[in-house]
Amino acid sequence: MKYVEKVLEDLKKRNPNEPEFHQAATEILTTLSPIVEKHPEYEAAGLLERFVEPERIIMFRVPWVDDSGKVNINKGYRVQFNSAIGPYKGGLRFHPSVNLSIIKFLGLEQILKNSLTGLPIGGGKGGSDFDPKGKSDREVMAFCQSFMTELYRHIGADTDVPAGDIGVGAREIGFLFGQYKRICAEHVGVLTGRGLAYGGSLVRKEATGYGLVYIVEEALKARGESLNNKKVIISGSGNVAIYACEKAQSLGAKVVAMYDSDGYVYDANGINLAVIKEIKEIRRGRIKEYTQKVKSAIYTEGCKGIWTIPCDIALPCATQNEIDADSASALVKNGVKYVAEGANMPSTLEAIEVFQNNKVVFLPAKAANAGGVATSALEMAQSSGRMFWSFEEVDEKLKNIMINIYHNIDDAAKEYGYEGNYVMGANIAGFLKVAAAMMAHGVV
Ligand code: NDP
Ligand code: 2IT
Repeated sequence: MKYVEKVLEDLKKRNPNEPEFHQAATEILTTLSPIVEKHPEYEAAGLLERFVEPERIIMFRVPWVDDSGKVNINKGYRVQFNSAIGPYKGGLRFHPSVNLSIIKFLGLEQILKNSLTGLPIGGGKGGSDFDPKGKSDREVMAFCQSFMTELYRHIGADTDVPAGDIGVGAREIGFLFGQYKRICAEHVGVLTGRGLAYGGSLVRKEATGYGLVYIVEEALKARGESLNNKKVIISGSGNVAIYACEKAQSLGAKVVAMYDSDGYVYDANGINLAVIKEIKEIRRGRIKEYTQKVKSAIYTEGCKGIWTIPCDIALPCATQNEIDADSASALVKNGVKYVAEGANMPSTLEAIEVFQNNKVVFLPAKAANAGGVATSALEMAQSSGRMFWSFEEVDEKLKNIMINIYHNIDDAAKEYGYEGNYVMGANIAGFLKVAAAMMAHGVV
């Protein structure tokens, strides 16, 4: 049996009941054959076995008291996956679906994503099955303080630097940071996505969505096209979706649909983003309220139908496995030309196959949504240098990082004989740097 197959089979046996982790590992390992064939020393050093095993997993109890006085218990996680090229770096997700399998898939992806940014950051991820939706600010604060009361001992500005993900935005980062500072008595860059008043970076809020559109723009440019007048569908209506929409619109694209976990809105005239921001960022409301403000828009209950709307470009920006083979086929049938993943692993393995078989330009998450974590690394640099860069400076750096990622994955795909296959390109380019660092460190 081939080395990569052996490692994958072993991983499934040793980590049963972790379907999302198996899926991410399958996507990555099956593309690494050309590299391990070229480097037999990797097998001798047990490199892949070490790569897929987290350096450390921390799981803890998070007790907190709700507004009715009831004691609630949630599960807390931090997976410190790989620190070969820098301190562990990656977001925290608060969502009722969170479990170890999901945090491990996100952590594994994060290692290669962070490598692709070209910046010195290792891979980690964490979170909780806590659901911030419908909770009061005081309840969210109580939860965040309890979560940090355990997490603080495992993280640090040069050790492990968490940030946001689903359900963790500016409010949660503020509460988490406040508790860290109180316990440790240090004001350092231990979290990114901080508010501008206490050490955050300009553009971090916009970075994932903007970065996603910058890489799409570069892919279009390489084919003699632009975003102007392109019809775009964006799933989700959270942080990534909103700023992907903002940048796409500013470059002349027409975004016609967005969703939340209840259903989607279709607006043939183009989404009015100010209305979405007011509902989602200010009131934490539901997307169906959009039709109260924009009478011509249509709301449909359920998410899946969004992928049946004809478009040139699809930007899934909500959650894992939101596009299955059926949805991918519907997109292809309706003429989609580009799919770029703002969310992590939004396309199933079967959906990716549909896109690739139909010559859709498919930009996988670890390349396409790397702008968020890259700007987090820029926030870390500003924190440790006690500097503050302007919006234009950070935006320019972000744009260059995304352009570089596009060309690195394009070159890697070509070099290994898989031109246009950006899943191969991203995994290979991301892995090579991590592998070089791990080999240099010996068996650790
Ligand atoms: P938010 O919490 O701000 O928004 C998440 C959005 O996705 C909401 O509209 C939410 O709807 C929807 N959503 C979440 N879960 C589901 C579900 N199970 N089914 C349908 N819709 C769902 O998160 P972000 O925008 O920060 O994150 C979105 C995606 O982008 C995630 O996959 C995340 O891992 C990824 N990502 C985020 C980065 C960042 O910087 N924030 C960086 C790189 C990737 P509802 O409100 O109804 O729950
Ligand atoms: O998936 C991701 O890259 C993030 N949620 C952002 C991580 C970060 O550390 O900024």
